Amino acid sequence: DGTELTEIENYVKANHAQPDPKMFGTAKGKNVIIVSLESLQNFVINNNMDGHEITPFLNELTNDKDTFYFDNFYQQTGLGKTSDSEFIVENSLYGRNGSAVFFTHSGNTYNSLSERLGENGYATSVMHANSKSFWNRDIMYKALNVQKFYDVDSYTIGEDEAVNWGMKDIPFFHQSVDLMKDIKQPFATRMITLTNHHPFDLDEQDKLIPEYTSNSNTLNKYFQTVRYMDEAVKEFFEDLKESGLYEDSIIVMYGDHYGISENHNKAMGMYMDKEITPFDNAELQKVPLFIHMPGSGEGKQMHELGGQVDIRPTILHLLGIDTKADMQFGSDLFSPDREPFVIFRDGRLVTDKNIYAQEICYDIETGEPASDAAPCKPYIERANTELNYSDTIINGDLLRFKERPDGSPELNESK
Ligand code: GP9
Ligand code: MN
Repeated sequence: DGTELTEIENYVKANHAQPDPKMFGTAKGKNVIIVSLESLQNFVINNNMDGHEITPFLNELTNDKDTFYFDNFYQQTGLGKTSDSEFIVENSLYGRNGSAVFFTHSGNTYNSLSERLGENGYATSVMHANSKSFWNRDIMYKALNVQKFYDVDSYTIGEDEAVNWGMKDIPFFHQSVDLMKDIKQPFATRMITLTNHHPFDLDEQDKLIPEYTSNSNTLNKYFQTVRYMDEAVKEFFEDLKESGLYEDSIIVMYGDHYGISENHNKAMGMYMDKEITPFDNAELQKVPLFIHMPGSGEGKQMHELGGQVDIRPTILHLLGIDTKADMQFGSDLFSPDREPFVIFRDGRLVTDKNIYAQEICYDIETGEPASDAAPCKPYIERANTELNYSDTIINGDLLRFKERPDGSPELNESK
């Protein structure tokens, strides 16, 4: 039955943050383009590698009058990597511990972002030039009510247009804009890039900066593939402008998860010129979030603490779609009354005062273990509660008991 749902609903309602009336609906009716930037961590933004700018285009966006750049924003994925980030963005729920929810719970009922946008007249899709069954996407997208999946079969991969895991980002973006031109507006599409993926291989002609020099081949090549992805995003913006779609769209871009794991701490420490502690490892889970709104003029750097669960409510509120009745653990990043609190899937957490990692309560200002660990305690409990609630929803397929805002039962096209 749905009794557990009531308890969780009460928790979610109590944590709902009202949208900022100045931001609510400012993107109403616009197309929504969400770009998952493969393995992009925030440490490369506005940074150099041996004197070379790593992300010149994204750096420009951090100072752009139409862009909100969030520099205190964390990835929250687990073993499901890209697919977990998709799950979190779509549902504002957490993935599962130790397995990929895209594989384990693709038959569930969800109140996804795509579903909500579909109900509001949007044509919804995902664009990703990989085979459709990777991460069980073809099945899961039905449960998420994604109307159309432009997988590898929607793309033509010419000579020299594939590297590493598949189609290169530059031709991918280019052909994706052509596909968009044929979609009925308003549309919402999620694009997933691929080139900046481990093992970070590139063709010679795509290497725009040299490799780094350290004991980690992975980190050494990472800077080059990030640089290539930055170039691809720049060309994507140019294509959007040429296509005429740009003015009628908002573009939301985020890093899906880390690219450099803790196995490369020694090399990272060399690059950052310090010894990497569990505190630093947690901070390295920051990924950039850009919300680009052509014509806004209000853009700025946002230091609001947030995570990937916050993307769904933030986007819906910008479009003027209310989320009060939705079962979501995130909150609108523009809301003045939201709580600064981020939970990692493995139980680590960040507040505005502390980071809790490896069972140590760190002071966020100094990066040293806090003299008083008490402030972490209530948050550790809250993190457990919230992760358990999310698991309970997923394991019990509880959203099938939830009514939609108009009182009708939930939809699930896969059933
Ligand atoms: C595969 C791509 C990469 O289609 O999304 O997945 P990842 O290995 O990063 O989870
Ligand atoms: Mn990924």
